[in-house]
Amino acid sequence: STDDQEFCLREVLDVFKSCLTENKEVVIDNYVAGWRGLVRFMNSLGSVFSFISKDAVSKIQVMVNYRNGKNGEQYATIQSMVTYELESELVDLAKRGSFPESGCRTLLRLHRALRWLQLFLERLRTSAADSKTSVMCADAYNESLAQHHPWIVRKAAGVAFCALPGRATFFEVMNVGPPEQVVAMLGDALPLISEVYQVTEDLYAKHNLLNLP
Ligand code: 1PZ
Repeated sequence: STDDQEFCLREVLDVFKSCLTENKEVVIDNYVAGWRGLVRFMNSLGSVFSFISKDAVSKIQVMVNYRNGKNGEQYATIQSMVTYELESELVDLAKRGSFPESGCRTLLRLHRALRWLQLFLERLRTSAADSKTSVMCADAYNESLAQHHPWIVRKAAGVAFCALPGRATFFEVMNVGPPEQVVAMLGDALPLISEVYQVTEDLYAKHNLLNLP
């Protein structure tokens, strides 16, 4: 869908579904497209979130630049990227050095954020009508991304969470239909997001890349 069309979270989550090939490789173009949609959704929630979306956008851009660069073919899937960057020694493995924006470390940040999304949407899906989105968001964050963020970022994120709209408004902004339909849509989409997450997690674990600086 293009920018002038009405926003619908179902379409965004469908893009993640299209990330996995038959042999369980993660297609970077689709992964990035999914992230673009999420950013658009986040921006529609208000400007408090722009420091978060700016960082996501810059990481998306790093990946797009690799795809458009002379070695773009090597960046077709996360698997091919990992193989290529490791074999060509293009990754800072232990501390930041010559490759501060390797594809591997950049994608790892988005990958960790995907875990937050998975936890948050799962909470949203199973929440009661009077549940607080800010609390669900903070719980999901503390369980995932927060462990990788310094104090100052955690503090700023905490402030932003308080500006989240309530559950009812949040569901409306998703533009999927009545709450029951949102819940059903999330139930369909979450296993697929989880699979993309798990495939990436296993790949990074296998190559010992989960703590890239
Ligand atoms: C809908 C509400 C949105 C809540 C989003 C929850 C995530 C909060 C993250 C706040 C941190 C943003 C500031 C940037 C931090 C960066 O330092 C880190 C590490 O990158 P490095 O410094 O190592 O290059 N960046 C990240 O961890 C990536 C964060 C991406 C967040 C994307 C959220 C997507 C939300 C989708 C909305 C449905």
